[in-house]
Amino acid sequence: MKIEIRGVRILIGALDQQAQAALVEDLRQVAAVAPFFQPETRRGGKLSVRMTSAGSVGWVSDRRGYRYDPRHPGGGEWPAIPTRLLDLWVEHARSEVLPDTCLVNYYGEDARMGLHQDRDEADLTQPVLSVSLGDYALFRIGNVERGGPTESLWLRSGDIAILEGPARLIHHGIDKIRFGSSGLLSRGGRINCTLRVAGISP
Ligand code: MD3
Ligand code: FE
Repeated sequence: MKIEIRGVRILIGALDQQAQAALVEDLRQVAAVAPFFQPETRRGGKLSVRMTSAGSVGWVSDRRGYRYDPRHPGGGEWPAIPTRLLDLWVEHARSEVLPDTCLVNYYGEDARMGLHQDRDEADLTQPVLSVSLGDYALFRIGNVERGGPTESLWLRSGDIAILEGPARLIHHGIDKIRFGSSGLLSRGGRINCTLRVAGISP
């Protein structure tokens, strides 16, 4: 089923159990090369979400600020974006180019992500494609401008969201997950991966 909220296209139940399990295995292999880390903020705090990336660049945050970087904080290059994810981009994102980065977020029991915009990419007319795996997450969608009313919906395992057009610059966040609501990840929690065109040369 397809719904649209404030220009965000959400394909509910786009991936069956088998497709979800295959992606989890792909992302396990990504994390074996580029382990999840808990990004630090410029102010010295830590995000509650653990992150890693695949692609020619990956998103990192430390005391120097946040940016797309050709290297994992541990010093190595990022692994390639799994083919199965690129296939989803070709199928659902209305773009002529392929993504050059895939940000993988892991939400444990108490992780959340405050309202923010994604604007570190060079070309903000390129879409972002998000895949949700594991526990349910309460997703909040706001406005392009700061403030104003927001709408919330639960994203479930196998849902795909496409952020495109004017919706690409909408404020959004994850208020909470319902820990243990899905059996997909053996240790519980939620993985979200977002395919993006960072457009930043490594
Ligand atoms: C709406 N991740 O990594 S994905 C992020 O579930 C991020 O982990 C959330 O926000 C997560 O930056 C939400 C859905 C998403 C991603 C990018 C967007 C929604 C978006 C960009 C613009 C508008
Ligand atoms: Fe975001």
